[in-house]
Amino acid sequence: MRTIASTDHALHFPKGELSGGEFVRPFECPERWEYIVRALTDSGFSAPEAPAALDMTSVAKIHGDDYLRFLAQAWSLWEADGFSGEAIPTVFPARRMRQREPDHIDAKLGYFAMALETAITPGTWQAVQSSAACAQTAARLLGPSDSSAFALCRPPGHHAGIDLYGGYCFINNAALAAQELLDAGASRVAILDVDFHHGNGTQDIFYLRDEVLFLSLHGDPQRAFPNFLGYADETGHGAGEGFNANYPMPEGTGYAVWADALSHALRRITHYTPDALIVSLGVDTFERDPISFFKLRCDDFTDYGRTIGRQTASIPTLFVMEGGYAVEEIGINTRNVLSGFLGA
Ligand code: SP5
Ligand code: ZN
Repeated sequence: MRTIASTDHALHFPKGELSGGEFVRPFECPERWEYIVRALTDSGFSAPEAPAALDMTSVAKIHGDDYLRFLAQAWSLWEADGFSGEAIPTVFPARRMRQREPDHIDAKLGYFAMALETAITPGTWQAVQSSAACAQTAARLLGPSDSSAFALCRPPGHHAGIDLYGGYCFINNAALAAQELLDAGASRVAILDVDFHHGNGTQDIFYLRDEVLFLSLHGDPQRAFPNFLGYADETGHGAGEGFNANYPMPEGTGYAVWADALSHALRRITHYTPDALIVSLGVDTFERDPISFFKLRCDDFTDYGRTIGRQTASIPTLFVMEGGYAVEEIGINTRNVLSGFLGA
């Protein structure tokens, strides 16, 4: 299995994240990438390869033009206004207010944000484009010679909606990979999101479409981020009705319950007979993750990687990195999923 990764990830390293009323060092940090690369190379995976330059055509099919323009300009507008800190919104278009993009950058941030733990810095846009390029290049690898691939994306992507950033995400890397595969001739793509958090952005992007089946296993939104999407009654709309499946689970969920949800999701996937599968791979389901509440152990990651490999044996599969904040174990847990999958 080839890994596509970009050293440009290191250009995005915000100093602060608002958490529990304090500014803390962001949980989503550059060391995450380093630990994953080390664990993979130590276990005999091939060295990560750099992506090709990002082709914006498929990006423009999943995100709004206004949103992409905002992301490209956000830092320079913020800097031009003379702010000294990192770009973080303070005002939002809440209920009954106008949903209209304002001129001022302070307000643009709130217009496009779905959460404010995610700061924008001078290197953010470059890192975001290179992260998306990893997903795009890896999606283009899938074919006769590569039945699977790993896009080591950082920053992650699954919280990024059509025109929303937040939850550490800006461009939705997994959705981009799905769009690439559709553009290359696939007629059905399944996205299985195993990150601890609901993949609200991916759901948003494909909610009205039947050529992408989206399934997400995650912490109950009553208690877990992103809190405002991810309930089981969200099943898709219009042509997309029946092509969205959410599996919210309570605090303390361990592997037995989680694995039952996975089996159910995998049965839905095989019934759909997709031309390709994308796994939004977050390892924040780990028992010692600092911001999450599931209880998976290191060996459980190997086991579910194997389960995915067995159930989807003939389907080309792309893993796209999402979350995971127990930095010391993020490499091992990620490696375990991939080696379980390959050994299936
Ligand atoms: C890609 C991804 O995993 N994004 C997650 C973003 C979560 N951001 C806010 C989480 C708030 C969690 N609050 C719990 C704090 C416990 N100390
Ligand atoms: Zn997550």
